[in-house]
Amino acid sequence: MNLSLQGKTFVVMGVANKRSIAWGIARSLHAAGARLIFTYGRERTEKSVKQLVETLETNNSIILQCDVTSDEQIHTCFSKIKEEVGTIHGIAHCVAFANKEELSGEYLNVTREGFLLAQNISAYSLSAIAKEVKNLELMAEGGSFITLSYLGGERVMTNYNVMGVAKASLEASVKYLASNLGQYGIRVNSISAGPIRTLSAKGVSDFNTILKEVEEKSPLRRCTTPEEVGDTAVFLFSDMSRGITGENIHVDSGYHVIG
Ligand code: KAL
Repeated sequence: MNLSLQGKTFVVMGVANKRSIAWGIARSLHAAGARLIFTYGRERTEKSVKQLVETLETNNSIILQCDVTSDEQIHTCFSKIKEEVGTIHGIAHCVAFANKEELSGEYLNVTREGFLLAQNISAYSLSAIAKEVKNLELMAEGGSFITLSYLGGERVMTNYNVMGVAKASLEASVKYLASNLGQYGIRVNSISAGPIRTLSAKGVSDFNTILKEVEEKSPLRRCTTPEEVGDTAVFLFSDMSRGITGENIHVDSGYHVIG
């Protein structure tokens, strides 16, 4: 057993720019020798993903569109992956969205549409993808799913609001999917990352304060980096973690243990 992912293929969903946690995961996977497939949601992200992928040393990656709100796009995307590579060994699901208006102030600002949108993109999509992977028998050699969560799915964090409810749903989905897919040799886990300055965090007015609190109060007294999340992803994708499924690993400098 080792941490090399040589000869294995992984799908990384949700790279937006060089600060993306998904890009940190991609770089760690690439360093471990993995072959990568990237998916993006919105057309305007395609160019930035292409430019980033060109910076990788061995650049034989496939880039495909996959709007996770569409069953048809999920089917088309993963069918193409099946055609191109036949078998994959893991998927990093790094996709989330909620309306900006519902990510500050009172939780009661939530609307039915906004609630369902956040659930659709940020939580249901993992189950929709897992279903497609199973139907296409894409993880025929066994595999591993990873998704990204945040402490706001377990506790109330100021302004996280509708996204906190979506992450709670995502973390529960990880457990039910893990229970269902275990019999097929497929593991499902989440990484609860500490706050990182990504595109998702853009426009969060008090983000510096949030980072400062982690620096001051977390056991490791520093902020989380995309590289730390990426290296944990390599572990979760490798056979070294073969006994772990249905788990939520906090990669947050230990912040979650602080009361
Ligand atoms: C408590 C924290 C403060 C921030 C509050 C909410 C963050 C929610 C994350 C969510 C994914 C952000 C959005 O959906 C933003 C969206 O409304 C506007 N942005 C976009 O459309 C951009 C262009 C695209 C690329 O973004 C997406 N998502 O598609 C949480 C902080 C401390 C930690 C964070 C940022 C957690 C997290 O879940 O990302």
